[in-house]
Amino acid sequence: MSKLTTMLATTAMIAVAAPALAEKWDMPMAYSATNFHSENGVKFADCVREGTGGAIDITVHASGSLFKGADIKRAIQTGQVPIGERLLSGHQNENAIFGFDSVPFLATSYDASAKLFEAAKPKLEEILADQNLTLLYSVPWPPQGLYFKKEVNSVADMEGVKFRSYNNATARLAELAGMLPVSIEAAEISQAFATGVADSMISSGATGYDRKVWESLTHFYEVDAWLPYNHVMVNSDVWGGVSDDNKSAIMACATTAAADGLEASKAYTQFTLNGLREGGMTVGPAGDKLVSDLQEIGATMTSEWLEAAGDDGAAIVDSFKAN
Ligand code: PCA
Repeated sequence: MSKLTTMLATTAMIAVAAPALAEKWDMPMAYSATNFHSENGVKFADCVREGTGGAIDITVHASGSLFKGADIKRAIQTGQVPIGERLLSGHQNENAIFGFDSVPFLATSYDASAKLFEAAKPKLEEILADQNLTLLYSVPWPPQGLYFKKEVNSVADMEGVKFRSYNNATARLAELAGMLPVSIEAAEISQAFATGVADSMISSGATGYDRKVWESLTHFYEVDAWLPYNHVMVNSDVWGGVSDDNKSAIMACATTAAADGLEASKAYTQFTLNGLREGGMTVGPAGDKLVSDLQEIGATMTSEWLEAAGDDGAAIVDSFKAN
């Protein structure tokens, strides 16, 4: 064969072989494309494409466009999609350990929440493994504060307010504060606030900023109640079929994504609080009475969580406090 014929033959083989080799992975994510978790997910996908030489080609579907947040975990478990991102505290009904990051006032800073996550990680991975899920990386949201449509100085001021919840802990907090919880995906909150389905929520400055909540709400109180995590998980059967080299490449991208996501989360905190202010909202720390009222509710929720999470939960808290 001439050199040219060999080259053409090789090119033709590559052209035929490449599509068969590239695995397409759809990756549902629940939050807006401009949110830092979603942007980080796209960077992770780029890293995996490059690191696996194009063998694994991840497409991110943001804003709950492929699956809504609440359905993403099941979609990965059952193999409807190979990979996806989910806020695991939304599944505390399945296992209380999933709510380790939403225990009020247990870990209220980035440093504390990183320690709490490290303490919970082995158990979390064990539970996920039993559900056919492999954890790739986890990134915290900024500290959670309270949004209202009026000035609020105590829990008594919250009586009867319609409150948007995003997991079990947020719904429970609403109940204990005498509010009316309604579960609404982040992707749908602008509309929920605009139409009066809800008038308040607990969330980060990031989510309020992403959803332009100043169009409906007026006050954000920095409560720093907890920092919940989003987790990127892969179906364990799919993961088992990935070559060792590609697994290493993906894990390296996951390590980078965890670090970059954390930095973005930190940077986004002040940026988005400023954004809420620019949007016209009153942003500041909660007053003393509101803080002490919330701490009481937090104490109730902490004992409820410890009760539900049993020895495993106690072990996580002990290990967190020892570090
Ligand atoms: N934003 C997400 C979860 C926590 C947060 O800060 C939400 O509000 O749905």
